[in-house]
Amino acid sequence: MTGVTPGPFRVAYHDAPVQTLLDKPGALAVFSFSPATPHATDPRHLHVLQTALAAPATLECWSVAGEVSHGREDDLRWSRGAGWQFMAIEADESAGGIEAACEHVYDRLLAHLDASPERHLLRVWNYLDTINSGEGDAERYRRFCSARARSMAAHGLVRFPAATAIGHRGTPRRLQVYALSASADGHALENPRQVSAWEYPRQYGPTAPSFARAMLLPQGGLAISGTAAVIGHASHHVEDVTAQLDEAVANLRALLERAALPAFDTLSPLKVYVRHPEDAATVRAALARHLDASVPRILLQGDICRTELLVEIDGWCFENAA
Ligand code: 3EB
Repeated sequence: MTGVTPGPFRVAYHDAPVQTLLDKPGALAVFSFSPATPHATDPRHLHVLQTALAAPATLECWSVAGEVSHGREDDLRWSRGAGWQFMAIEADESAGGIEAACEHVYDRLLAHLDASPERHLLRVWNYLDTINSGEGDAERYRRFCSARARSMAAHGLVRFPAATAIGHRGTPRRLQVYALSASADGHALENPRQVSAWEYPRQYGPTAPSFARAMLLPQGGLAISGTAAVIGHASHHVEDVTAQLDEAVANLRALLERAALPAFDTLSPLKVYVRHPEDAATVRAALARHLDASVPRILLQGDICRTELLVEIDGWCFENAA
């Protein structure tokens, strides 16, 4: 299937009721990061399994320039408009464990994509609980990586999307995956300071993680994967959250340079995952040293996929319309 050429796509944070944001023209998806947010029945509203570290409960909004339609197919929900598609799916692990849940979720997602006009997978978020439980290769994140790679290989997906994989402390044994796709392909970017994740050496697990460091979107803009204090393939600044934050920002800047984007600004919403809630003030202060006050940011409690990592950042960088 072919679709319309993607038009403009934007991501922004808003403080407004969910329904108000869903009612805006071109609203593709609305994300809340607070269990207290009232549930909407609209499939475009997703309760992300991550909790914001501060009030107010800001919402993330994806918007496109055009009509949006939406629906549900069993456990998968989608919305599409103007060449873009949002998809979300959750699975309970109690039946077959993390690997079966992960393969189910990815099989559903990739099968849906194959049948969609917006068939190019650009960006994926993966949230699983107790991500660091299990010793060595039995660690849940490592098993997740193996299952994700099996499903992608089975579907012939060889060019990886940008991604985030973070632990949540919400509903136990619930795996949540949501994604962005488009009717035209993006352009994956790697970070010159980092080994590509899919080339990580054996010490990090039997299956290297399947993601690109960033994705240049069709029609412009950069979707940035979860970025931490990893240089080469090694974690740096163990037990020093400020130094890790500084290093993560240096990695982000290297990606921006690769993408020929000038700097983060009002059109660059970032999500900052902090392992220990008591580090939030330290992280906020460090961010203030690096980023203009106008750069939108949300701090979330999140467990990073290597136990020694304390902070990770993902986000977007859109250029001002000339
Ligand atoms: C890293 O650089 C940190 O498995 O999808 C970042 C982004 C990380 C995505 C994933 C993992 C993933 O390796 C971890």
